[in-house]
Amino acid sequence: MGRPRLYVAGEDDVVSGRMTDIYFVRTKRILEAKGLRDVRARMEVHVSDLPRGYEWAVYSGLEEALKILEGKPLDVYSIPEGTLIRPGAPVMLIEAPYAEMCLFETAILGVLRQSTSIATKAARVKKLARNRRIIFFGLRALHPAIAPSVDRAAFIGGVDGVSGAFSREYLGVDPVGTMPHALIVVFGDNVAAWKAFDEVIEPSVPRIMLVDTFNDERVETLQAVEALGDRLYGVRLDTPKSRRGNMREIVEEIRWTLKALGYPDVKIVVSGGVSERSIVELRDVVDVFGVGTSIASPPPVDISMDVVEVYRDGAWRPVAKRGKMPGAKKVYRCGTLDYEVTLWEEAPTRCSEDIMLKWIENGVLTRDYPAPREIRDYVLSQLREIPEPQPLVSG
Ligand code: PCP
Repeated sequence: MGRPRLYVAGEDDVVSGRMTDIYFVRTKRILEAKGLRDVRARMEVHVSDLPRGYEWAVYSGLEEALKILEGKPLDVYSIPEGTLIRPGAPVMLIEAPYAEMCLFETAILGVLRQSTSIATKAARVKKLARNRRIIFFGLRALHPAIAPSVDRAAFIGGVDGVSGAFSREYLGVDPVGTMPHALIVVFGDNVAAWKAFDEVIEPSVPRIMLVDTFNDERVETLQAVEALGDRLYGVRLDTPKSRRGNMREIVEEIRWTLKALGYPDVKIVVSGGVSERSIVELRDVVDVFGVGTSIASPPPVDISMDVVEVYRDGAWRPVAKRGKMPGAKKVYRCGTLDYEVTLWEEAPTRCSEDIMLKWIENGVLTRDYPAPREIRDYVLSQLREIPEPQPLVSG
């Protein structure tokens, strides 16, 4: 009888090129067998398509891509992680003997596509929430092996907090979250569970009580106020779908009641199935949204990698498959989402800031990597300069 196993790759499996598609393994063998292992190529990575209803994406995943490429005989250029981009503009250029590089295409694209898709969705949600806070609760939607990467992408995209218990170690930020329904169900009494939380958990953690477990949200909110008094920071409504008549009216009733009782500053947190549309519907009455699946399983941003130049007979030759622009390119920025793309040696005519920066030279990192919080600040500074997206009908 077989034993259960975890289907996860280790870091060594990824950086050694083992986590690849078999056709790249065969390509490498063919190039080596035919004396072409040293043929150099320039490979461009660009956003090739956006999900319907999107007008931009947040480029993310560069740090992990650099980790995979570090130590290999290649040079890597990239625009900064967190840059808002539109389809077409190159985001990365890798110069390498193709036979050395091909095994890593699958992993690089996987990292960039997943991180960019999550960071982009997080940025949309953050922008739509205006000045309300977004907490990311989506780890339970994905494989735990990539939990730190997922929290990082959501954080970079702009969420205000993440729930991963490991986030201080990986992201340098403290995790956010108080209690699941299970704590209350195990106590068999919501007030007893809240009081136990208040006694056991350090005072620096805001007292946000879950108020939908056994009774009506308003009844439990009153109980929470009574049990914790001024220590009550907020109430969380994770009202089950089957009980949601009109969520906005439920929230308004709680808000009114808290004000009437003399607790106008108690925050209202809403979670469970929160989408772009529900954020727009509730953002003027809710203080904090807990968002999971909508960010963790977002519509995919399509990113591709293509050979755009090959070094042959002593010179770089522009060449690419049909539908792609041959030649290595630079990206110059004029402002948020305003770029000029030129051929590598061509002078820009409109924009002057060269953002196709060199990150790796012959396998060696050439600059320090920014912390997630710095990248997030960069994303937020760009989000301030663009209009709100139209909320998606679903998701
Ligand atoms: C919340 C809610 C969803 C989680 C967060 C993510 O969990 O019930 O399951 O929401 P989303 O993916 O729908 O956006 P809790 O209330 O903490 O979960 P539980 O009911 O397990 O206590």
